[in-house]
Amino acid sequence: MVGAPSADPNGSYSGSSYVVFGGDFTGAVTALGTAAADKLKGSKAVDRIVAGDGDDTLIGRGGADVFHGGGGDDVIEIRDVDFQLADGGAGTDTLKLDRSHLDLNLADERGRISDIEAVDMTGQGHNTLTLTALDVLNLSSTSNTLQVDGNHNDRVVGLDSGWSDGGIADGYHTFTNGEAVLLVGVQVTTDFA
Ligand SMILES: [Ca+2]
Ligand SMILES: [Ca+2]
Repeated sequence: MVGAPSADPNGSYSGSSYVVFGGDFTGAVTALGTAAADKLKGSKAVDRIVAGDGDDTLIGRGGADVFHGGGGDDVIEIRDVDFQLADGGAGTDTLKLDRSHLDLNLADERGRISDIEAVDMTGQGHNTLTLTALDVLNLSSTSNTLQVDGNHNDRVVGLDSGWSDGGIADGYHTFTNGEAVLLVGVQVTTDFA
């Protein structure tokens, strides 16, 4: 009997797959907003929410949801990190963690978040945002600054080195790394290398 201890191809879980969601989303929309401000709620199933213009609130309620905020300053609320796409569109858009003990690792979400300018992880406590400077730069096509709101149980973990502390002003602690700028609410714990 010949042993091949490294031949097991199933060493890592491979059950995850994601539908790549292109521009032609109209056929699959589960909640469609108007040009005004809308509050659009999803279900625990897969929701595809297209909010249109206006300052909209998109509430996913968990699952492999797809969010298109469109124009206006939108808030996209997630209960887990299983969403397929959170696209804020134009405006200053916020991704809101509406739960506790969520770990939103932007390095794991690459390609699934676009045009988000703020993360509100206040939720119900103990949420974590993990990122690199590259993730901050890529999160929005119009801004290199990410605003992070939260309370004292929440924390930001920087995976890369080189962050410099710009001090506190107007309730936010500024950290910069090259062109990337983080504005972190003063109650949020930070852990930069
Ligand atoms: Ca709308
Ligand atoms: Ca928007």
